[in-house]
Amino acid sequence: MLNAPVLFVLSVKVCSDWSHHHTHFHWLDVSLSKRESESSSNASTQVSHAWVGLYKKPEIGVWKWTGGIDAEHLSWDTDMRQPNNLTNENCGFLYKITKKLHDEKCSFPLYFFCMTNFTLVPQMNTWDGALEYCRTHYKDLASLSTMERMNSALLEITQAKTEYVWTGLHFLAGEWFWVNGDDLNYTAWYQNEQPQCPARDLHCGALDKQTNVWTHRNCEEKYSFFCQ
Ligand SMILES: *[C@@H]1O[C@H](CO)[C@@H](O)[C@H](O)[C@H]1NC(C)=O
Ligand SMILES: *[C@@H]1O[C@H](CO)[C@@H](O)[C@H](O)[C@H]1NC(C)=O
Ligand SMILES: *[C@@H]1O[C@H](CO)[C@@H](O)[C@H](O)[C@H]1NC(C)=O
Ligand SMILES: CC(=O)N[C@H]1CO[C@H](CO)[C@@H](O)[C@@H]1O
Repeated sequence: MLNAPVLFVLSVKVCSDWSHHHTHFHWLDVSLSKRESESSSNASTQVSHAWVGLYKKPEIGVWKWTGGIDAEHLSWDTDMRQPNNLTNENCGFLYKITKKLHDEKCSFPLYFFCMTNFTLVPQMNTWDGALEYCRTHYKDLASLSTMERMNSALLEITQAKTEYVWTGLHFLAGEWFWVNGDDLNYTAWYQNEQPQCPARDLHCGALDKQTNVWTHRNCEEKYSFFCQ
């Protein structure tokens, strides 16, 4: 679980409001971990400089990740004399060429990495196989149990190579539920209709890449999946 990639966020607000912004930025297919050693491992596709969720509280001069944890072992671009500590350069971005961090004014317009709480696992698996994989390597199959979590998944599904992506939604004993126990009071079924008596083989929930809504599929079909 410690190796699970953490995606950085510039601003949860901007990122969760992505539908209004997505035409203005490239979604960057990058997984970054907060550990320096891994911090640029998947930045190879980075197309431009991009904010990461790093900011400094000028009063105390400590760098933090959004969410509030202290940022340690940062990979600053020391060859380019970064951070240069100029006044008001209180945000950090990943410099495209060197893949190292620079400080900059937070108002500077840049692309950015968004945070997501899910990992899209590109390998294809049955629903059961996906569940087992997620429980082994992460915590669980993903629960898209709030609109924020759903939006987060929609950000990522654009990267999926399969038409559907498994989620932790399952039908058993007459009911749909999230395998991790989350409440099923937020739903995003096609036309808002929760399948009441799904056919025997359609007991597993997936996100449909085309329509961006939930759908129920045959559990034996093999798709990519979201772990959390
Ligand atoms: C900026 O501050 C950091 C931490 O105090 C320091 O390591 C770094 O050398 C400073 N950068 C410059 C260009 O002075
Ligand atoms: C991701 O998880 C964190 C911690 O559980 C939570 O505060 C945040 O709102 C979540 N973000 C999304 C987009 O679901
Ligand atoms: C869903 O249920 C949880 C826990 O019972 C509650 O905190 C949350 O406000 C509910 N959300 C909606 C959209 O009703
Ligand atoms: C940490 C992480 O997500 N690493 C991935 C980076 O990209 C390569 C190639 O796509 C994957 O194999 C790694 O798992």
